[in-house]
Amino acid sequence: MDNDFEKMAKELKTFGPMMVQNPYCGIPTFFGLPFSENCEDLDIALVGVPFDLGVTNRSGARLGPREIRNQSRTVGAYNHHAKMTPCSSYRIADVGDVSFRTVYDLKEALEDIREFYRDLSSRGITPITAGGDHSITFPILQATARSEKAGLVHFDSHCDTAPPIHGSGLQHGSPIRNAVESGLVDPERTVQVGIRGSSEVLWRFSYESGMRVIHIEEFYELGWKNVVKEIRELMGDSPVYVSFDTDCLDPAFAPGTGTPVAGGMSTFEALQTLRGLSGLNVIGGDVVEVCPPYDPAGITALAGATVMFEILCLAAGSPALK
Ligand SMILES: [Mn+2]
Repeated sequence: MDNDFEKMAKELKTFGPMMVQNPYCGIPTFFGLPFSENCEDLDIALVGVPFDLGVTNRSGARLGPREIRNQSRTVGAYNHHAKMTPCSSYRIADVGDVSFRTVYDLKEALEDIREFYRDLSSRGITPITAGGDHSITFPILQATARSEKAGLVHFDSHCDTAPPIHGSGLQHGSPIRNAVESGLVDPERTVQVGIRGSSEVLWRFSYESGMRVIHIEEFYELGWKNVVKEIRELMGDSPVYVSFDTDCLDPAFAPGTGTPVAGGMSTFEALQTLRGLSGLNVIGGDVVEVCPPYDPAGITALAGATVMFEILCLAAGSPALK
């Protein structure tokens, strides 16, 4: 390794040898960042939640965190758009995966997720997550939302505000409704972006509670710059959580997901929208629903890893950490 490069790398608050290894070498942590088992002295934790008991259609998102780790080795740690690296100012680590007492009981498993994030929250650590299906966002919010209700920037093709389906209100079609009904998220500071498809009848709650729903057609009519402007105005300086369901992307860009819906945005448009949120008071975020069995070329996991890195950069630029 070049001496200057090595010196520069060691001036970072977060540095590990794998960050300068070839991407196919070593243990695939998120972005090659150090692994930390005990979460000590961290500002930001990168967490895997290998779980998909909440799906209503194709399973396999439990394999998401591992493939996102694999693909993430060519993503980060420098953000060319923001001209920064989150490693310069903060201590960040891959803290591994949530472990489960059981993966055969949805309610109990979600409790395990909540407890894992409560531990992070009690230490003031900002969590950035790779899922897993979207049911995991509710227990993460239970642990992460503070005394003030969080705003929510929610990328998805579905609103995920359904009433209980097939006997469960905890499956991946309802986490946003659950978060609002539990008083964790302010529906009037919630923006749902990329919405489309045949399940509109299930999402009355979004409209009745006052969420801003931006269907994909309106996203294209407005353009991502205007969407960013509107999100920023709505979020203001208050806490914001970012939840990114990979199925907001068109299946051409993200075929490996549990409930794909044709006619979505491109990966670039999603990245530009995320980048536009820099400086918001981001308290955490997740990328969910990467489903490797339907992702033969790793396209979706690469998109997921890239989105996860952008959310990490949002957290690193957030006043929540200063
Ligand atoms: Mn979703």
